[in-house]
Amino acid sequence: MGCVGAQCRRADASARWPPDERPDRGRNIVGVVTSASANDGLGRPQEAPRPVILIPTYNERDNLPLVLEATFAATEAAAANGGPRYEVCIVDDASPDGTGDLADAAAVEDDRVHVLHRAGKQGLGPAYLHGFRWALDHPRRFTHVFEMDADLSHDPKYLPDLLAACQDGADIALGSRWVPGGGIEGWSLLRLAISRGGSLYARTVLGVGVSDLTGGFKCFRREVLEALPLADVRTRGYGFQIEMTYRALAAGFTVREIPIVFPDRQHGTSKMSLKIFFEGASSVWRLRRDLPRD
Ligand SMILES: Nc1nc2c(ncn2[C@@H]2O[C@H](COP(=O)(O)OP(=O)(O)OP(=O)(O)O)[C@@H](O)[C@H]2O)c(=O)[nH]1
Ligand SMILES: [Mg+2]
Repeated sequence: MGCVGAQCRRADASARWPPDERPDRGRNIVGVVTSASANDGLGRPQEAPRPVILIPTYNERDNLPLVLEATFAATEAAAANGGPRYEVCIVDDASPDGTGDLADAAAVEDDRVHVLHRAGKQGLGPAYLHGFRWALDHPRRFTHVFEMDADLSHDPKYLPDLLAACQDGADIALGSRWVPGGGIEGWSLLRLAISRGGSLYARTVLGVGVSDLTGGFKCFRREVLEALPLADVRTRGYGFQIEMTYRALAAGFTVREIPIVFPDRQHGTSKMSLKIFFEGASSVWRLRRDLPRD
């Protein structure tokens, strides 16, 4: 576990919020949690958590029921120990295999499940950006927004650990394969080399201390998403994960890595492509040029 980001200096989120982007967002609406039940160890008042988990899907028909079941099993177990009520939002890009219909059926059955339908496959990044805007606009005023893959490579059992890190002073908690206690299962040596090499490359070019920059199992404090210029985020594939983490670090937010074990998917196929690979590789140079850090 490590703390990264300008020696954990805090960004002034409200000062960064552009005036035309609804600084009153969330006030005077049903469901706002106003009581400061605790503080987060840094003296900041802490709201009772209301997390939402964004799950982007493209052709994940066989995985979706499993990931929903595992998610609610994990979060119900946490709730039994005083944990919060998690909600889920599936962001589907008109999956030809009918994943969107399955998601709709799950939402009818369970009011913790929400679905966003998009017109066609546009990549992971745009799907998450859509989900972020939805989460920030939602009247429940979610305190934390998670990113989680649908293919069970991100085991929902880690959700409470990621939330706990954000309640304990981190602005972003990142499920990490490359810190002690983390790892992968069922990967070829080639895939391991590409993934580790990619993280090392991005980390070196950008000059940051995060071990798993390409990881996509994350918990953001809402204030981070409110402060970042989401409209400027351009990457579509896994480079999106590098871009979000780097932008947060450049804005002075803190990232803590939580070890996770990442098994290969059992069902469905990867959406990784050479195009996504090269987009990720080139995006780090653009980020370094556009957002130099001191
Ligand atoms: N909505 C949406 N979801 C996507 C898109 N591309 C990928 N996803 C989802 O994003 C998550 C990660 O995609 P994966 O194909 O597992 O990619 P990956 O995890 O980087 O690669 P693997 O480890 O090889 O599986 C999965 O839940 C996908 O269904 C897309 O264009 N739109
Ligand atoms: Mg995957």
